[in-house]
Amino acid sequence: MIRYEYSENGYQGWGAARGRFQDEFLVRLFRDMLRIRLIEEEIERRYHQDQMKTPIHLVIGQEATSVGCCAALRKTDLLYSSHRTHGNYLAKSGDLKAMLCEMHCRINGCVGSRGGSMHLIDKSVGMAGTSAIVAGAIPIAAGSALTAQLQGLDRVSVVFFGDAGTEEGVTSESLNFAALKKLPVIFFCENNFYSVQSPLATRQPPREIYKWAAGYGIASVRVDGANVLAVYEAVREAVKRAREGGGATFIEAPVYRFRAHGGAGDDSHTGYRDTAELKAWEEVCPIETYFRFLADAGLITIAQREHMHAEIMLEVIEAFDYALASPNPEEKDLYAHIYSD
Ligand SMILES: Cc1ncc(C[n+]2csc(CCOP(=O)(O)OP(=O)(O)O)c2C)c(N)n1
Repeated sequence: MIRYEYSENGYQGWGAARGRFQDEFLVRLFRDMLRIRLIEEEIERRYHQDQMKTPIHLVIGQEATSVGCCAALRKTDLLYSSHRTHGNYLAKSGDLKAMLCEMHCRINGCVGSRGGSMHLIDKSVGMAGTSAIVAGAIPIAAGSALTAQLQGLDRVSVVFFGDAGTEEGVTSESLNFAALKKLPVIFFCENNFYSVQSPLATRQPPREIYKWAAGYGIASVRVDGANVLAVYEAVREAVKRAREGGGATFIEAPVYRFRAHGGAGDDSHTGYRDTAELKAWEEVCPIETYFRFLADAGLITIAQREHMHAEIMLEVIEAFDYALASPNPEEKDLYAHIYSD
């Protein structure tokens, strides 16, 4: 059974968070995670209606990484992502309506109906680019950090990828280059232990990913990816390092996806992972454990949570209605954004 708990500042350590953070901030993190969960569940509920014209890779179970990370970033910092984009886009304040339009292949989608779920971009908030090619965004993020360095911009680049991303050659090249140039970049590895249905142990020798990354000569840490505050603090430190010229950081955050690699629903019954393993991780759901901490600390009540839930669902239903009422692309739109010399 794979489990990882961030012991120093784990769930037990949350009590101390009261003194370190403002109450509104602590509640905001909860709302942001709940909002992503509810949006994902609604996408999943409607997926088989076949109105969304896109593959999907849900982040249910992995909300704390996106929310904790983006809470430590400025709007002007750039975020890059992989095929599992929804949490990153929403946590970076990407526009929900434009996201759902994109997923319904409508012309007013965030990338004009060209990209679908795997290419959610909103440059107005620093959601800078994604790649469905495993590790494809990693060198792009390193390149954007080099730009910031050369142009003297006070800007940090962050790139999210999964554990399989560490197996691509370009990741090694990017870590090496980032170390050499002391680039203001954060490599954020969400280690959910599977690449589609292949467990980590069938793909990599026994090792700890963050220690492997440290071998490139950059700061490297592991944090509990189900603990939004641990993620926030790790990214805050990495951002500080990057802004002060201290160079790159690699963050490994063990997480678990509660759903199939792609599409709606869970696929554990196909036998590649143990349902008991899934259940063990569901027990440390990032949203429920955090809610218990907030409730015990007197920062939220069940009634307030229900109110928040209702408020978010109003927003979500309105955004779906908007997407479904939005225009489809037309034949003439095929020729937009095409360049030739
Ligand atoms: C270079 C490349 N190889 C294979 C694929 C097919 N593929 C798509 S997603 C995926 C699994 C990626 O796993 P990971 O990077 O750990 O992210 P996760 O899906 O677990 O979030 C694979 C192999 C691809 N898109 N690109």
